[in-house]
Amino acid sequence: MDFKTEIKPILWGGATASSQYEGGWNEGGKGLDTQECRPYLPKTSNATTQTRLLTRKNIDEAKKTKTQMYYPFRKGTQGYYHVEEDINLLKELGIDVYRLSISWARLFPTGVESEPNQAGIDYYTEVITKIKQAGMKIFLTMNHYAVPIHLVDEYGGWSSRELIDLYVHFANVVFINWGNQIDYYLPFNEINAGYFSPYNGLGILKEENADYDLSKVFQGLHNQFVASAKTIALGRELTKAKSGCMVSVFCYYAETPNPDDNMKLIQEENINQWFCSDVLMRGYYPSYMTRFFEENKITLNIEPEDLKFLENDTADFVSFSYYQSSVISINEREMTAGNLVATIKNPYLKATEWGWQIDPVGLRISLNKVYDRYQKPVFISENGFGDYDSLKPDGTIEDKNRIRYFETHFEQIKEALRDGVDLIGYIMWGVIDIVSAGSCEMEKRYGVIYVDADNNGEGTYNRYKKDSFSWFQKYIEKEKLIEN
Ligand code: BGP
Repeated sequence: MDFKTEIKPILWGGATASSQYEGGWNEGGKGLDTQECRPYLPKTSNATTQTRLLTRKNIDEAKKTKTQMYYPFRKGTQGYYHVEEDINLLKELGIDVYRLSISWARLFPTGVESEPNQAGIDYYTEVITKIKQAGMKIFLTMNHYAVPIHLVDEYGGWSSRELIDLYVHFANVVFINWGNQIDYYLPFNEINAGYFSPYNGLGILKEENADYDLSKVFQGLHNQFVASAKTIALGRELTKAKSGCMVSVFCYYAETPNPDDNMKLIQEENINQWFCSDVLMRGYYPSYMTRFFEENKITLNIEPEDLKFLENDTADFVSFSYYQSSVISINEREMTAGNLVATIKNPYLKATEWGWQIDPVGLRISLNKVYDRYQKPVFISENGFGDYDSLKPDGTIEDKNRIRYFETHFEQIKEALRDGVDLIGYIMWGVIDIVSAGSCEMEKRYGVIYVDADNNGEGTYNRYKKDSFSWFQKYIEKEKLIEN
């Protein structure tokens, strides 16, 4: 028997997220959400860490009509006012699939209304119709970090079980209105983020003088697991779209062959990365969590019907965000930043301006490990290169480092396909510049399309094609030629 590895064609896409992109925070009856209460803080004060420290006092400050703080997610990059122009740019770029998210508070301003806000329905109907008319598939993130702030005030966010049915009601409205136009969907973005950033992932506020209560955090994750499974059950009745789950993947390396480094790697990878996707792809709580819950004195309220939903409604595909790899050691070491969590510096890798370590081979490793674990189709739902880009007087933007990042990562995607990974597609994060979720900075840019705005929300918000726009456009064209 002869063997021939094949590189099958995949979908190429780009992504935004409502709270980082739309703006229009108080337009068309939209309610206030958690992301719009996160203030811009200078880079030195590390907004990622600060977000984990948000308390009731910060939220009350954000609700004041007159406040000294600037809240970048209220403007995003004004996608709400550039619908036609942006979708035409994506069509010109030639992507096969566009990943976008729905703002829960634009459909349900407080999250508890029985009927949706019609202006919100009209807005997303216009957006989704235009995307389909442009010939792109839709990869929908139903909820991307932004929870109506009323649900934080009233219920304490996802720590309360009430959010399950409120969320499923929201999902039902999404399926009824747009279910036949969605090709792929995720109930939640990076569902494991709730463990690292309970405010971003779960809408849970920190107590003034106490650390997060881990029982509350893992109760929040459990409630999201159930909401995800119930949403998938509903989706299977109402739409032909493929259901997915999504985690942030950290691609851990042990610092040395010391067995203790490698045992710690297994433990960190289980809790930080595999736990959530194991529940949503396999349909049950993995046994390694029993020891973690016992040792951390975590108790959960799990109803018998919950476990049935988890078992019966696992996702059709597994997706993940990948930005950098991480290093694990039992010894204290010099740290650097990363997506959601800091990591030990890796002497073999260069880093971005934000300290995220650039590792194309890590993407191939992650693809192999995720596919090997679940043997289900895989989607790269986020990958990209955050950098400072500058608009030149002639309206051009040179971003060769981003092009180099894509070249090296796309090479590794091809290797992973030859390794036998069943990959559906690749979605570039922040295809149009958006406000950074971790750092709240406008100037941490990911896009192949530049938006003229700064960290204080000043600028024309005009769009410009970066050098990477034509590079990516040609790359996709070449891929299509190979395919046909
Ligand atoms: C992920 C989020 C995205 C995006 C990405 C990049 O956690 O899903 O919303 O923001 O991180 O991170 P950042 O924007 O902090 O550079």
